[in-house]
Amino acid sequence: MNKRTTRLFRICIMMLLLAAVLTGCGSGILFAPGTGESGIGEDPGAAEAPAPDHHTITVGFSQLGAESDWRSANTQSMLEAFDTDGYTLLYQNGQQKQSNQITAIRTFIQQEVDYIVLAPATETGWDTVLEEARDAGIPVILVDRRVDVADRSLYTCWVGSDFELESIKATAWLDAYTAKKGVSTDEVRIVNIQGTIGSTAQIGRTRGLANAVRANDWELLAQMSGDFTQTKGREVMAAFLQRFDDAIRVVYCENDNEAIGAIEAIESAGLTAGPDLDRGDLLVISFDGTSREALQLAREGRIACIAECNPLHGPRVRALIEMLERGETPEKFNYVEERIFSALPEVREITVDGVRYEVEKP
Ligand code: GYE
Repeated sequence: MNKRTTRLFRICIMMLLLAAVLTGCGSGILFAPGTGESGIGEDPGAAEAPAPDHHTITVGFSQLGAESDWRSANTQSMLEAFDTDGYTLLYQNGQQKQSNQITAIRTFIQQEVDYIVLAPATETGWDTVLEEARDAGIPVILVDRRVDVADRSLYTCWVGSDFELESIKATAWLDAYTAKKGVSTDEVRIVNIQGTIGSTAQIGRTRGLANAVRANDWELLAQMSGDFTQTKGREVMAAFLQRFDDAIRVVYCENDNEAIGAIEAIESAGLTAGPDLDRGDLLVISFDGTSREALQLAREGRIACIAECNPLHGPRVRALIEMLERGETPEKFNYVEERIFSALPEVREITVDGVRYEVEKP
């Protein structure tokens, strides 16, 4: 290249760069589809609000983290539901920390979003920031877990699962299964790998188990949190196996990722996760039914039973916002219907509070 062409080339590059800056390329990325992530603290500009547009509803979504397959499916469902004309979604991943979620909500308030959607990590500690949202006139919709606030008018409505009902179904299945197999109640010795302590899903699933243990005279050997992750599920199960040697019969995991981890620990200790209690198998029970791996384990009987927890809340949240936009008042608490899965032929249905649930093939 001679000097003149080099100079022309440089001018062209500069003009292209200028055009990119003027058209806003590189700024205003609201979320990165495919990665599903926009970590707080990683890219402060990542959730910049676009210029206000009367036809666009801006929704700030504070997701609690990315701890499980359920959570990834839930995030994806939200991103897809709002990836449409008329909406702008500002997504923030709280990385499992309530303080990050509080910061995200404050940022959304500054950005004057139209709605805040909050998937809270744990139940307590939300009063102040939700008062700030109310003072700013921004409706808050809760998704998945709940908040425990003195004044329920601090949020408009909630959509999610009945976690205790999920647990009542799973333990009803266990009761029916052990009865069919002729396992006496005092042999039903359970360890409980809990979810994130203080989250609605953990509270409901732990409570349901505690009630069933009492009602059926089962034995609860120990409880410890696996934080809804595979890694911690494996660690907690390895510790339980060391502590209780061969006393454990049932492993009640509060989500599928913990169950996958627990099975890894069981199998690397030379034991088997499976349905034959009389042959020394450990019966694994779990929740979600979202991950392919967990459903495959359930097909093989290595997870004996999964109480479904449905993560596809995006369209539901959008429908709630549409109701509010039309000036209607949605129900305060919106529950999702859920199923129960097991590949084992012994129990084909259970009945809870007069409602019959078919036990479906995973
Ligand atoms: O079961 C678990 C996730 O709150 C329902 O959180 C949710 C739970 C879900 O990490 O996998």
